[in-house]
Amino acid sequence: MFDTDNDGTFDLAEVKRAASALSARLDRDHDGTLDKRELAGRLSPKEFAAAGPDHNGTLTLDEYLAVVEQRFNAANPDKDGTLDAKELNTSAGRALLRLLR
Ligand SMILES: [Ca+2]
Ligand SMILES: [Ca+2]
Ligand SMILES: [Ca+2]
Repeated sequence: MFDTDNDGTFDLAEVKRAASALSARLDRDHDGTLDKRELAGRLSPKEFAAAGPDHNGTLTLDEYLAVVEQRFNAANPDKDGTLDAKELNTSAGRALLRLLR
């Protein structure tokens, strides 16, 4: 679904593209940022607070993508630049997928 080059794995560019597309849909009030309500079920309040270094109650797309990148790296312990099906099936991989759909 996110594997746009059909090589059977997700790389960071594919994951970020999926996250960008999703964030546009999540931004229900179309103010260009994501607030806690818009991210409900994807980030816990604690994760949300850690993700917004300026603590203004919203995440910009860049701040959201930084969380996505952190989770990508957490899910990719072999640091080969891609996530395979096995890596996506770990708890870190599933935490990443929650941010993409
Ligand atoms: Ca791919
Ligand atoms: Ca918003
Ligand atoms: Ca990997």
